[in-house]
Amino acid sequence: MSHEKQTQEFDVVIVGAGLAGLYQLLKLRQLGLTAVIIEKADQVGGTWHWNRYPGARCDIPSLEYSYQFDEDLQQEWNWSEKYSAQPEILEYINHVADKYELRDGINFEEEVVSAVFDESASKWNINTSKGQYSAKFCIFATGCLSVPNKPDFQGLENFEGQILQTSTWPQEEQNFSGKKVAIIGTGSSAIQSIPLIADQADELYVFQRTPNYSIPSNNGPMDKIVEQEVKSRYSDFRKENSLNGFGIAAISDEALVSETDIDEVNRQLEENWQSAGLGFFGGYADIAMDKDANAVAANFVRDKIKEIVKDPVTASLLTPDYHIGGKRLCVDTGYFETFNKPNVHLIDLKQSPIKEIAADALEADKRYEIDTLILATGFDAMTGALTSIDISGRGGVKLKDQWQSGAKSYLGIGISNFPNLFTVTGPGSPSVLSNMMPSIEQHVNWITDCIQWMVNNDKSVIESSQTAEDEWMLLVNEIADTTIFTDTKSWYNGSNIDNKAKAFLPFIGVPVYTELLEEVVSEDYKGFIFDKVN
Ligand code: NA7
Repeated sequence: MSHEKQTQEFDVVIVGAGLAGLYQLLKLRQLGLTAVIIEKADQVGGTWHWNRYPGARCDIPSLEYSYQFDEDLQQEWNWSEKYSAQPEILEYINHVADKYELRDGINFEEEVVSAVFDESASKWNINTSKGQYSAKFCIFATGCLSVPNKPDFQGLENFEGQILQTSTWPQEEQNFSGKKVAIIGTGSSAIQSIPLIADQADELYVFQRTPNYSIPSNNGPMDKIVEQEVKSRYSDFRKENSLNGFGIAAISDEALVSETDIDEVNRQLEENWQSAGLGFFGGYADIAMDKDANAVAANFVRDKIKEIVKDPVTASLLTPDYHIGGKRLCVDTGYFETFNKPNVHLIDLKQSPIKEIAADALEADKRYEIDTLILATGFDAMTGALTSIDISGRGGVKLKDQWQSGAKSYLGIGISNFPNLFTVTGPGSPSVLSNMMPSIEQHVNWITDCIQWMVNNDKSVIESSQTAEDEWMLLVNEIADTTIFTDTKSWYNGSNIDNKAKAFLPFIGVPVYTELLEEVVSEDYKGFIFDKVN
């Protein structure tokens, strides 16, 4: 008797049951196609399932960080805060899974190990931890920040206390009362969690390699008047936001710092500091483009840090010296203020890197005895989820090898040599430099329309041409070179991961991107090759 598991056949296999995968499943079902989601976790939610650390919340207002495909859904759901916390976002995602009856299309606790394109059958063979699938199309809805970066600290395996990582936080609530806690990293995850951990822990040691700019969220309960106003014209609100460079609601950026009186600039920045969060650049078009304008905004925040943090040495260590926005801007609730607490200690890893982790201590400039070690060390961003799966395309070419010297994709959706494979918010699309929700919906709609077009036009295989892909990545970089984003070490350009190709990956500018995406469709998917004959 054979023990071989049967191959399950679908029109489409989707990888990941986060916000992208769920909507993709719904859209494909509406097209009448058979589709399944394969999901590693035991539940839906993607990033909002994994990142359960204290203080985890979205830094885009919830009225914007939500689906817009169904007016009924956007009217019926009520957010309790301006920026909702992780549990509420997860609840929303669960509501969506229930409302559209998506759960029976998801195979949980199953991990995709490999995906191999069979050229003779024009099908993807997908191997998972539990079985095999065959599908005409394979859609990776694997997220931009889903593969944790776990640096190889010497002696980490010898640590006998509790080790936590922000990006794979346990489902049970953690209590740090009576504990000495160390946290490594000062990115967004650390900046959100540090104030809450500091409230509980006896001692909190913050190990910082690079300081970050952070803007107060001014979060609070949802303003019912604002909510009502937005809900009364939701589709117009979404349209307006889509015209912003980052796809968010912000003061229109028509003025230039370079042409505005400095007192007026500082007044506007103060207003933004008080209310705009991630939209802190709002009002000025040149902060993200021009070094001098950027310096004005950077100095504004540097002065704020000096003002808030009482100890001048700590304040100076917390002050970034690079372009504001070069690393993703953070949004916080009481982050800098936390360093005024007597139980919070900042350790500068630039001066004294981590030497070793012992059974009960972390050694850097000196020995810190600790009970809990928290890694807030980020992600293998934008490409990690794709390169960690063994994906083989035409001629057996491996995606990991093809991207060895830098990821290349056409529109952030298609990859040459990988036919009938789509990525949602892949490298080369606005993705992490935009509000992810509309960007996800834009891609899912585009991919679904493309598949529908193929059915209507009797096409079975789509693949982006290498030329289109090369030209696209050139454009991504040409645009980025006109901004301040490229000369700072960040996960936008792979600098946070050892041995990763240093290439800037997000497309900057939502409205231009949208125009180009529509142009491709109106010209019968130019740049893609259909039914390629070898
Ligand atoms: P980030 O923003 O990548 O932050 C990771 C932090 O960890 C950052 O401060 C890093 O310092 C630090 N890090 C990484 N590796 C090391 C080593 N080896 N030693 C010391 N410190 C290290 O990730 P987050 O999870 O905070 O946020 C990611 C995004 O999620 C966020 O922007 C939102 O979009 C949501 P570095 O700056 O590299 O010197």
